[in-house]
Amino acid sequence: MINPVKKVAAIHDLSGFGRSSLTAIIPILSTMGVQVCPIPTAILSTHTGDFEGYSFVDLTDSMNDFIDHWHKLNLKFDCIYSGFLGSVDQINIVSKCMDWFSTENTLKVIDPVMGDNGKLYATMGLDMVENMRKLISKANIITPNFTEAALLLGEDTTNDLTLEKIKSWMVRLSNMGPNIVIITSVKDLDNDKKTSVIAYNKEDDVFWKVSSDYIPTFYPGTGDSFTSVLVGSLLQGDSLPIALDRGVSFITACIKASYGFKYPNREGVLLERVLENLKLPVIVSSYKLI
Ligand code: PXL
Repeated sequence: MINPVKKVAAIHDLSGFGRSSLTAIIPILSTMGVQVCPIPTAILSTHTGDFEGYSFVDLTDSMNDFIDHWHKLNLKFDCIYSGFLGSVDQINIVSKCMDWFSTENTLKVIDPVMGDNGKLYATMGLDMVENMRKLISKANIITPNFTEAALLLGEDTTNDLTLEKIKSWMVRLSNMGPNIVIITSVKDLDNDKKTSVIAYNKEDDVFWKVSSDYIPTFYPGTGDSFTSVLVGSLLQGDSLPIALDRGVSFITACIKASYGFKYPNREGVLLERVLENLKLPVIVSSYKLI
C-alpha cells in the first residue's frame, strides 16, 4: 500500500509557552507534509530555560497506557523521533516504541535533549545522561548539541575544540550505536563569525560541515526546530548533506527574522514568520565535505 503521507511518532514534551518541543515540531513537520503523531512526555506551562516557577506534569505513567493502545492497533511509523523526556523511566518507554512501532525501514532519531551552553537543564540529572548513553545505541541518527555530546562522552562541556578533536568525538559517539552523528552549535575556532553543524556518517566514513553566520544571541528551542527540519527533509527523500543544509538555513532565517525585534529571547524564535520558507526548494547549498 502506498503511504500518501509519512508518519512520525514524536516523543517530546508539550510546553505551552516558549516555542520549544512539540509546539515547534508539529508546525514544522506539518508544513513539510509529514504527519506528526505525538506521544507527550510531560506537559509544562513553559519550557524550563529562563522561566521560573513553571508547572510540570510528568506523563510517564500515562505513556505506558498510551503506547499499549498503539501496540494493540499495530501502528507502524516511518520515523520515531524522541527529544525532551520527563523522567529517566521514559528511556525504557522510548526503547519500547522503537521495538514496537518500527518496520525495517523506520528511521530512528534521538535528540538527546539534556542541556545547553555547558549546563544540564533544570529537570535533568546525571542519571538521565547515563541512561541516554544506552538509548542512543538504538538510534540511526542522534543530534546532540555540543553540551549534550560532551555529556554523553563524559567530557568537559567547554566549547573550544579543534576540528580534529570534534571529529574524534563523533567517531566515539557513532561507536556507541548510531550510524549518523550530528553535532549542532559547534564553535568555529578559525572564524569567530561562524558557527557550524557537523555530521559524521559511519557507514560511508564521511564528515559534512554546514556553517552559518554566528549571531551573538540565544533562543531556546532552536535545537528542536533544527532536528525537525532534518527529519522532514530526510523523509521527503533528501540526502543527508541537503537535509543538514535545509536545517541550518531554516534556523538561520528564524534567528535573523527574530533578532531585530525587541522581545524576550525566552519566547523563542518567531517561527510563524518563517515557516513558509520550508516549502521553498534548495537553490544554493553550502555544505562541505571535511
Ligand atoms: O528545547 C529543548 C527543551 C525541550 N523541552 C523543554 C525544555 C527544553 C529546553 O530548555 O525546557 C521542557
